[in-house]
Amino acid sequence: MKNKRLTNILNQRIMVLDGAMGTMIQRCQLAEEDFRGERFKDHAVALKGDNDILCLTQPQIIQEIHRAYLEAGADIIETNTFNATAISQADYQMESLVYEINYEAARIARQVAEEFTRKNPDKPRFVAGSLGPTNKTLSMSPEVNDPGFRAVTFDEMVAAYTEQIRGLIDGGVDILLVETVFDTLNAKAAIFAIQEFCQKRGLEIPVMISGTIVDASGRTLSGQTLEAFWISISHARNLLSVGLNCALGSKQMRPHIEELSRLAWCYTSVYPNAGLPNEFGQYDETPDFFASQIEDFARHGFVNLVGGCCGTTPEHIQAIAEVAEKYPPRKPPEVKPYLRLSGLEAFVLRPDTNFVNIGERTNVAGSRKFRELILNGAFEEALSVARQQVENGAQMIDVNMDEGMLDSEEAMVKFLRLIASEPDIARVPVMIDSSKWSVIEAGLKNLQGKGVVNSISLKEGEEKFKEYARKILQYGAAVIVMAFDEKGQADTFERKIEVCERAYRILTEEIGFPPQDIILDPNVLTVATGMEEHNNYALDFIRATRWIKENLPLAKVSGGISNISFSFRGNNRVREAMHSAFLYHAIKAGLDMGIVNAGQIEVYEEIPKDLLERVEDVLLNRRPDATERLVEFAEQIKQKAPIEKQEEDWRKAPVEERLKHALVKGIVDYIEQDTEEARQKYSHPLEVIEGPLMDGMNVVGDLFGSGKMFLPQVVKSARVMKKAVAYLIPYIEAEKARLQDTRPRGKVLLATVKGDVHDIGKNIVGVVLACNNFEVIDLGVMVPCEKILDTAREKKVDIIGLSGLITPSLDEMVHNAREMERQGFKIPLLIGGATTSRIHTSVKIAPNYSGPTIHVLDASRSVTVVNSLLAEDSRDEFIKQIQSEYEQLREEHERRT
Ligand code: B12
Repeated sequence: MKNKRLTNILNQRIMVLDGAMGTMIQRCQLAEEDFRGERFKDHAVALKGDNDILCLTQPQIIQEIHRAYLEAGADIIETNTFNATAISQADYQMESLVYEINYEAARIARQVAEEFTRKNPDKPRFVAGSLGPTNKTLSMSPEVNDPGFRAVTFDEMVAAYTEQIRGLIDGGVDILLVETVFDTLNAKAAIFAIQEFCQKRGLEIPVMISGTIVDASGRTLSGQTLEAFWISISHARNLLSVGLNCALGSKQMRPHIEELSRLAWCYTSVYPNAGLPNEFGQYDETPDFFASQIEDFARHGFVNLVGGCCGTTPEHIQAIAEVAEKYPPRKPPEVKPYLRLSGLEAFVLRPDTNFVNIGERTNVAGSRKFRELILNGAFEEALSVARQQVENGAQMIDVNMDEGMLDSEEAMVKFLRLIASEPDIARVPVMIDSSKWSVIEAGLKNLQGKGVVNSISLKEGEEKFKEYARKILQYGAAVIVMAFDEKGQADTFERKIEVCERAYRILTEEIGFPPQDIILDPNVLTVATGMEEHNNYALDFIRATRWIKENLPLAKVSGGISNISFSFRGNNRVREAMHSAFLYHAIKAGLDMGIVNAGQIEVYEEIPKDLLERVEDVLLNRRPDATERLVEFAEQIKQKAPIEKQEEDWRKAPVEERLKHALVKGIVDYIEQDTEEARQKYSHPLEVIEGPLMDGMNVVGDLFGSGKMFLPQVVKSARVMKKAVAYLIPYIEAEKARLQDTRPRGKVLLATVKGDVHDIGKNIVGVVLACNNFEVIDLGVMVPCEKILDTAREKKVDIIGLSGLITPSLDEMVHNAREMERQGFKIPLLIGGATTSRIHTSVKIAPNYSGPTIHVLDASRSVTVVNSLLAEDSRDEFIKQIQSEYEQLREEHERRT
C-alpha cells in the first residue's frame, strides 16, 4: 500500500529527503550529561558522540530536527539510527539497547511525520529507517599484516542488522534505507537481513540503497567501481532506489550520479555533503550553491529523490525543495536483461561479448600445483595461481576447495578473503565451485561482488533445489545448474534438455530467478573412451546447447571443457586440438562460457588438417571407427615430435607471414629478428606497424570474433605485438632526431576511454606524435571522462585524442563529447581505435560537440591531422572541409535510414 503511494508520487515528481542529522546535533553543542540524561547518568563509559542514544535521552531534540526538515519541505525523514546496531553501539557499551533505540527513533519520526501529513494530506510524509554501514568492514582486514583477517563475520553483521530492522519496523518506518555503503558486502548483509526478516513477517517494505564514492576515480572504499557496486546490490527485493550520498561534495558527485542514472532500472537518489569538509571540519557549500548543483542534476534528469548529507541544514533542504519542484522526475531507463556480474569491476555479458573463459586452475581437484599449495597452507602462493589466470585472460575465476583432506569451508573462506585484498585478482567475478552446499554458502558470505554459484542441481530433488536457489538469490549471485536430476546425470540430448528445461521452469516460474542469471551446464562428458554409448556425447552437448539457446529465453550455457578429452590424458597436442575444435562447434551453437585451461587450447585454424579431421570425426561422431583412428594418430604424433618440424616450416615463409604467424600463435621467440627484417624491407618503421603487424592483429581479431581464438591467446598476441612495437620505437625516434627540429608544436592529451583496456594503438599514436615534436600527455587506459577533461583544462592541452576498441566505448566517446560541450571546451577532439569510424563519429559523436570532432584512421594520419589543426593559416579551412564532409555523411545516413 505504502509502496504504491510512494511510487505514484515518484512517478509524478522528484521527492525530497531530509538533511544531516549529525551536524544538526553538533550545532546543539550537547555536553556529556545531555547525552547521558537521567537514565544513563551512571553509565560506565562516556556517551558524548553517541547521537543515536539521544532518541532515548533527548527525544525532543531529535523531534525538533525532524520538524525543521519537514517544515523545510522534506517528503521523507530519516530516523536517527545511523549507528544503532550492536556492532557500532559496542563502542558505548549500549549493545543491549539497540532494539529500543531503533524502536524509539522510528516512533519519534513517525509521530512528527504524521503530524505534518495530517496538516497537509496532499503532501504525505514518510519515514525511512536509516541503516548505516557500521564501523567494521566485511571485505577488508583491519590488520595490515593479515589480509585474510576480518573483525566481523557476515552472520554477525546479519544478526546486528536484523535486530535494528526489527526495532525500526516495530516503530513504524515506511522504508528501509541502507546508506553510506562503503563496503558492499556490509550492504549485502543488510539486504540479506531485510529479506529474511520481511519474509518471516510477510512484509513488503521498500528498500533504498545509497552508496558512497570516496574518490574522484569513482570507487567505493572497498574498491568497487560504481557499476560493480550497482550490480552487486541490484538483487535486493523491493528495491525502490539506488543512489549516492556523503563523501564527495555535490559538484564532485555529478559524473557518478549521471552514470548511475544511466545504469539503474529503479529510481535514483542523491544526497551529497554540503561540500568536502574544510580544514576546520566544516562544510562550505551554501544552500544556494548546493541547490544549484541539485538543480543541475534535476534538469538533466539524473534523479528521483534528492536530499542532503553531512553539513546540510533545513535551509539547504528548503532550497532544494524549491528547485526539485521545477523539474519532472527521472524516468528509469529500460535496462537490457544481460547477465551482469561483478568483482571490483563490472562484467557484463552482452550479445557481442565473445566466448567467456573461466580460469580453472584455482581448483584443488583440477590443478595439482594448486592442490599442493592449499594442502600445505601456502595460501599466499596459491594467490599467484589466481593472479596468473587473470593476467592471462581469464574473465572469471572458478574456485574449488573440494578435497577430502581439507576443511573445504575454511579453505574457501580464507582464499576468498585473501583474493579480496588483491585488486588485480578481485577485479573479476568469482565462481564458487563446490558440490557441498555448506562450502558454497560459506563462499557467498565472503563475496562482495556478484559471483556465480557452481553449481546446484535437481539431484537431491525439487525441494532442496528450490531452497538453494532462493538462498542464492538472497545472496545476490548467478547460478550454474548442472543437468543432473533424481535419476542421475543427463547424458543424452533428450535427457539434457529435459532436465535443463525443468530446472529453468522451476527457477523462473516458481522462484522468480532472473532468466539471464541462469547458466545451464548440460555436462561435457568424455568421448573416445572406446564405449559406443559415449560416441555421441560431444554432439549431444552441442545440440543441447543449441536447443537451450532457442527454447529457454535469456539462459546461458556453460561447460567444463577439459572433460571432453580425458581419454587422451598425457597427450596435450591431441587434447588441445580437441578442446579447440569442440569449443569452435559449441560456440557456434551458442555456448556462452566455459571453464578452461587457457594454456591448453590450440587456435582452431592452426590445427593441422589431418589431426583436425580425426578430432572432428570423434566429436561429431562422423564415422564408427573415429575413436580408433584418432587413437592411432595420437600415437604417431607422440612419436614424431612434430612441433620442431612445424617450426621449421613457418620460419621459411615471407616475413609478413612470419609476423602474422607469430602474432596468431603468440610466439615471441623470433619477433625482434622478424621485425628487424621487415624494418629493413619497408621504407619507414611506422609502415611495419601499420602494414604487416596491424594485418596480423586484424587476423587475430577476426579469429577471436568467430570463436576460433580465445582471450588468453589474444593476450599472448598482444604481448607479441607490444614487443614488436617496442623494438621499432627507437627507430621511429631516430627519424625525429634526424629532423633536428625540436620546437614544441603543441600539446595533445591521449586516453583510452573508461571501460576499455586496449592501448596498443593509442601508444603508437603517442610515440608518433611525440616524434613529431608534439608534447603528449598519455593518461593510459580506462580513463573516466572527468579525469580527461580536468587534465585537459589543467594542462591547457591543444587537442584531446580518445581511443576505444569495444562497442561500449563508442557511447563513452559520445558522453565525452557531450561533457566537452557542457563544460565549454572548444579544442579539437580526435577519435581513433578499431571500432570507431568516420560514419559513427560524424553521425553520433560530432553533433554533440561544437568544437572540431575528427575521426583518425591510424597513427600516421594523426600527424597530418594534428598538424593541420594547429597550423594557424590552414586550420579554419581544414576544419570547414571536415565539417562539410561529415555533414554530407550525416545526410546520406539520414537518407538511408
Ligand atoms: C589485442 C586485443 C586485445 C588485448 C588488448 C591488449 C592491449 N593492451 O591493448 C586484450 C586481450 C586485453 C583484449 C581484451 C578484450 N577485447 Co580485444 N582485441 C584485441 C585485438 C585482437 C587487436 C587490437 C590491437 O591492438 N590492434 C592493433 C592496433 C595497432 O590497432 P588499433 O588499436 O586499431 O590502433 C590503430 C588505429 O586504430 C589508430 N588509433 C587507435 N587509437 C587511436 C586514438 C587516437 C586519438 C588516434 C588519432 C588514432 C588511434 O592508430 C593505431 C595505429 O595505427 C582486437 C581486434 C582488432 N582487429 O582490432 C580485439 C577486439 C578489439 N577486442 C574485442 C573484445 C570483445 C575484447 C574483450 C571485450 C573480450 C572480452 N570478452 O573480455 C576484452 C576487452 C576488455 C575491455 N574492457 O576493454 C573485440 C571488440 C568487439 C566490439 N566491437 O566490441 C575485437 C574487435 C575482437 C573481435 N573481433 O571480437 N583485446
